[in-house]
Amino acid sequence: DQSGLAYSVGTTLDRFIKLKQSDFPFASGELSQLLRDIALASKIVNRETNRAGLSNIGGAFGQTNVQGEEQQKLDVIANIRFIRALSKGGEVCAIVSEEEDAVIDLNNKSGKYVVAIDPLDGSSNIDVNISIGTIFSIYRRKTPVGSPILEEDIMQQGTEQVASGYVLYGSSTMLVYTTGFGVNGFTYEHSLGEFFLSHPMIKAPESGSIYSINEGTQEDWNPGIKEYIDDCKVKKYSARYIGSLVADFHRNLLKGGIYIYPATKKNPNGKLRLMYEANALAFIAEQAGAVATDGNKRILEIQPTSLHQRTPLLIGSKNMVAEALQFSNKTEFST
Ligand code: P6P
Repeated sequence: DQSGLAYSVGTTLDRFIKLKQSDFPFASGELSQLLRDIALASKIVNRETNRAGLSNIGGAFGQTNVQGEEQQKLDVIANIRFIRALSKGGEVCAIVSEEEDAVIDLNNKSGKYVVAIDPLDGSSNIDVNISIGTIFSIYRRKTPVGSPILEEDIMQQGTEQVASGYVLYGSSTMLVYTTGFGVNGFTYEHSLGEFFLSHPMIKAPESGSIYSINEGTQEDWNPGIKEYIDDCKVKKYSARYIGSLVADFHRNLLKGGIYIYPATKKNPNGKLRLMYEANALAFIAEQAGAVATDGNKRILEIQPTSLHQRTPLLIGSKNMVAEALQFSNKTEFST
């Protein structure tokens, strides 16, 4: 079984993708190529992210772009990089991006895949050097050819994802993704420009003692959430909230924990986006033995009705989410 070789130490992402292609009996390599295109774009964004602070120093470091233009915001740059890589890669027919109001139709009639992406989430953290991330979901188009149809090809619910993942630009840069056969993490080695398998078959601890929520919005929470968080404090759990979803999610995935962004007065449907944040992380969570809900149903079973719709999100160790929902049984989580 070739795919067994995939997990040997030192496997590069390219080799892993190739070896795991056998998971897809009818694979003709398009999804593999699409994953490589995403990895390539993430290497470019990683480089831009690492030198973001320098770009304002101007000519002294040769960091201003040759046109001397105003340095664009990193999330704008990341959006351009991912769109360009996916467009050039030839496997994608449409992109839903956090940075774009409308669907981007790549006019690629033979592209089999639709990608929903948050090119750089938490970009407000960039200026203060806090970890940030890219989050992506991959769907196969439902209509056979021609321009993608919004309702059929784009607005698919999370259970239809063929792959999803995130890139965490942190103390190290990691790519973590699933194609429905488990979750694998790759760490970027800058000197070689390669991602190496570092976290094979990630399994989320079923319980944990870390909770991530913005306590500053406490007065807005549903009573059930308030009671759950109070219970976490009685149990002396640790409060860890980085303010960057990918960083909080990744830590909780590895160590056990729960991340909650509930409905609040300011964000009555929650703040996080269903199509390119919640769904992607929910697929990863479930593949790692964790869970993701809006307080009433599985995130993956929410039928999207608009591209940028928001959803309340409770995601992490299954016993912690279950505990949180027990409190909600006393009071409904509003969605
Ligand atoms: P708040 C960043 O803006 C983000 O989308 C997530 O990465 C993060 O978890 C959340 O919003 C932080 O939101 O309202 O707590 O500042």
